[in-house]
Amino acid sequence: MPGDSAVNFNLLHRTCKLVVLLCFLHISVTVFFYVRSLDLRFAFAQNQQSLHHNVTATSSQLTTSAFTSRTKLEEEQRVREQEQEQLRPGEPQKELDKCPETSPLLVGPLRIEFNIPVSLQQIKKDNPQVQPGGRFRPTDCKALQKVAIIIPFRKRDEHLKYWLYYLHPILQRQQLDYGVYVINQDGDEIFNRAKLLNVGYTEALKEYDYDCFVFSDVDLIPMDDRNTYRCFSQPRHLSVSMDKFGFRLPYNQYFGGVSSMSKEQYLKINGFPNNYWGWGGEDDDIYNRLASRGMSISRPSGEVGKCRMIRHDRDKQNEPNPQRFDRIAHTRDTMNKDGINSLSYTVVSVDKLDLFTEITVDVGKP
Ligand code: UDH
Ligand code: NGS
Repeated sequence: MPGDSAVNFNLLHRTCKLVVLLCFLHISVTVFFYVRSLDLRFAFAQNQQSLHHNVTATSSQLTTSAFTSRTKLEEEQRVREQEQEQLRPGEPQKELDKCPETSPLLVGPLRIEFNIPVSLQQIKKDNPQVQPGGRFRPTDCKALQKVAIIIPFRKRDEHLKYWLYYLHPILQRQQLDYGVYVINQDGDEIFNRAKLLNVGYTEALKEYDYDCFVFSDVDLIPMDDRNTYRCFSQPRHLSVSMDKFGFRLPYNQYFGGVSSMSKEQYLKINGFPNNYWGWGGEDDDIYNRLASRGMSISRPSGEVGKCRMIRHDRDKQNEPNPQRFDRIAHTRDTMNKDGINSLSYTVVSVDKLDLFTEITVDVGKP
């Protein structure tokens, strides 16, 4: 019937329109979500970049001004190179955080004895981080001071072995940027401790920009690693409670054994006297110099400042100096002409050995 076919056509027409509408809706929704997913992917990619940038900055502890995309291998190579650079003493150190005032590596009281066998090979093996010439600096923080350790020396090889055996681990735990200089008096003339110390100061500075100097006898070993071998606002006396003096000072002005001075403090007193030949008095002269320039002596406590001396006989050519009392009575008059400003010597050899730098010098004779 004609009326029925018109109704059927109408129904078909409406159904088709609905299908087309649904298709359009479906396509619109698909396009909407597709475009949104593109946005998200872009944002994700950006986040990944800034995250990578942060990781780079933290792991190397460097501040990078702009992010440059690197492959993982390039990044690893860069970190490796940086670590190697940190280990090279004498070269500028990359930006690191400062080491703390008190090293967290310290252990306190130490057992010190001199009846155990020690060899240079074993000491070297035990201290793999010590570089040729006896140089070390921490790799994970920037040391607070650059310390040259100066040892006056002649024919005390057995004592030096013990010194290196005990001191290298201690100095590393103290997180110091340090170098060990053994100043060996050439020949068999009368010994001159203070002049050798002046030579050590001068020669160490030729090698590195040290700001602190520790002057140590070869036979003195600290019994506590909290006795830090560094400089303080006043000149420091470190060997304050020696076993041979019953763990106390022999007298209040005693400044012998181990002491430290900043470059500034040392220069203020024109360094040390050059004319104390033989044993005794040069440490008292140094004390007089410091006092005359208005400085006082800083010291660790008796407990922290405990140290042991390796027992020995008097050395040949280091007899008590008969002129010492007269000289220390005139320090104020002589100190401006006799000191670092009048130092003269001849370097015989400089050897960068595994655990120390040995500088052999001709210091002349009285
Ligand atoms: N030193 C040497 N070789 C010498 C003389 C002195 O290396 O021939 C150095 C060494 O670093 C020594 C420092 O200079 O630690 C001071 O010298 P010293 O140890 O002779 O002085 P100290 O006051 O002893 O410690 C003095 C002699 C004590 C004799 C005791 C006898 N029982
Ligand atoms: C003093 C000496 C110092 C010496 C100190 C400790 O008498 O040089 O003894 O000596 N002063 C004079 O002689 C003027 S020690 O017991 O360590 O041999 O450092």
